[in-house]
Amino acid sequence: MTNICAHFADACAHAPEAVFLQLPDDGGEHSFAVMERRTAQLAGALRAQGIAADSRVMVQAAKSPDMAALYLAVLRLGAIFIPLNTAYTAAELQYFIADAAPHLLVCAPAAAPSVMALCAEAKTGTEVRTLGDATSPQALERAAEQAEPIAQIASRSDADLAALLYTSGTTGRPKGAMLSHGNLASNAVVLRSLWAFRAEDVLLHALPLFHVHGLFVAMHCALLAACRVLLLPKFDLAQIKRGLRQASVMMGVPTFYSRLLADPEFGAADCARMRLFISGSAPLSAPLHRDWLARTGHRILERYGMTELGMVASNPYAGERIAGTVGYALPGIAVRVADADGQELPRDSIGTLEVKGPNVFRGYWQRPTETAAEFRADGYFITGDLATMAADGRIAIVGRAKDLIITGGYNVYPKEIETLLDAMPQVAESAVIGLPHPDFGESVCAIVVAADPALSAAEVRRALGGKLAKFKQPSRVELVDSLPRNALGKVQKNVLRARYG
Ligand code: MLC
Ligand code: AMP
Repeated sequence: MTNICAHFADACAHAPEAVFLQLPDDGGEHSFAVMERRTAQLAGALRAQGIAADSRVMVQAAKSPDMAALYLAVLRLGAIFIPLNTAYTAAELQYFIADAAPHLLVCAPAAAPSVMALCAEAKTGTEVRTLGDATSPQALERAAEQAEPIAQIASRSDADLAALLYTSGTTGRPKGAMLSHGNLASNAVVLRSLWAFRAEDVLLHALPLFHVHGLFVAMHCALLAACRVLLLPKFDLAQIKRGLRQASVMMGVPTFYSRLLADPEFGAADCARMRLFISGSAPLSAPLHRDWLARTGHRILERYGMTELGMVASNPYAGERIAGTVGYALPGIAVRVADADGQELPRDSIGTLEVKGPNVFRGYWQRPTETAAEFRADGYFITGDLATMAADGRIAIVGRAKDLIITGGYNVYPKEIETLLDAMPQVAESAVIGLPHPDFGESVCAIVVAADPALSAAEVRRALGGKLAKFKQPSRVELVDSLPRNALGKVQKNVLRARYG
């Protein structure tokens, strides 16, 4: 079965009355049968909007059972799901609309007027509907009540596109990673089995539904296993602690784990029913891994992935989970640690991690040149992550060759911010770096050389204000006379990191 929606229908057929989504604090439960019906209704509403196989549906909406159902409804029709971070500003959204030219954009009701104006301006023919309030004039919910439910699930091949996920890059412009049904299904089947998901599990889900981690890794494991998902709107310490008492598995970014440990009352008693804690999207420090073990008695299972690849490597479920490593390549996925020419290096050497397999994306939307630049001639994708591989194949991520900051599991590409800073007339040049941060792992710091001596840090912040999502905005701005450069004239970010870290 290639279409994830068919896996979902399968789970529904086996256990229609079982709870699929449970909302926190007695907020209600949705059985598999209810979710299946909702998915069919939303698919009907989408079809009434002209959505068919290969149509692109962009979604920037709050996390909810309907948002999960909308994802499955898009797949049901064989259309392409394009989720966006809810933190993106109108300026960022404008770029995504122009780049993806979606047939339909589903947004929060409050955003509808400005989103409709953006779509009209973009002249992409994008229709706008809302999700989150059935009384909104453009409510998709109302259309779902009126439309004929779609029972059929579109048959898709491995190569057909299921989703476009935007990921920024070293070029500074976000690119849509084209993920196929084969990419999603192959990864889901492997992970469900590797992490031993079963119907009795209860997955604590506090991640956003617009990234690989929360949307694919977490939701797919649950829907393939037909288990219950405790769907929290976001990470909230008190809600997480209550949720942990009912759950058996949690997936999170390292910030989840450090925030829980920062609560002195949190401990083993809170995790009595848990069988598995999984971490990914950013490096989990060895001390955090050890402190978690000491406090809870659980060894966090760290895994490694990327938007373009889904999951690539995982510590074993049954075997040894070693802090500071991401375990072994997943079954069916080939990895190598290579030099700058793509030649595999001897074991234990540091090189770039390269990946090949059914999980590897189909390229960047309408960017063949940028796609080609990230692949070797023999089909391996160049991750830009620095890694070592031990004699037994165990992988450790030891750094990044790409210029990337990961803050609380969100990626920030310095180039995107530097481009905006350098466009300011009062700025001569800039360098954006990541500095260690106790909560987010890394935080964004902008080092700016002013062209106008009157420029202040506050003015720099103001200039970025409406243009960038909050998580990308520098929490620290330093004004300096010049940037350190090497003999080739390249800015030495390592010198800056050492100076300001
Ligand atoms: C929120 N803020 C952040 C931030 N998240 N700033 C930097 N980095 C972040 N990640 C801002 C808010 O806008 C707010 O600004 C202030 O920080 C405090 O917010 P908060 O309430 O403390 O944040 P919270 O909502 O609790 O969010 C923190 C978080 C969240 C870590 C729980 O960011 C999160 O869920 N991250 C997960 C991201 C994720 O899913 N990544 C997976 C990518 S897929 P102000 O000024 O308004 O107060 C991938 C592949 C793979 O990487 O391998 O998985
Ligand atoms: P994204 O583009 O948001 O999918 O982020 C992918 C990047 O997150 C990878 O290229 C890595 O740099 C990083 N990443 C994901 N998981 C881990 C991990 N377990 N350890 C270190 N880095 C990770």
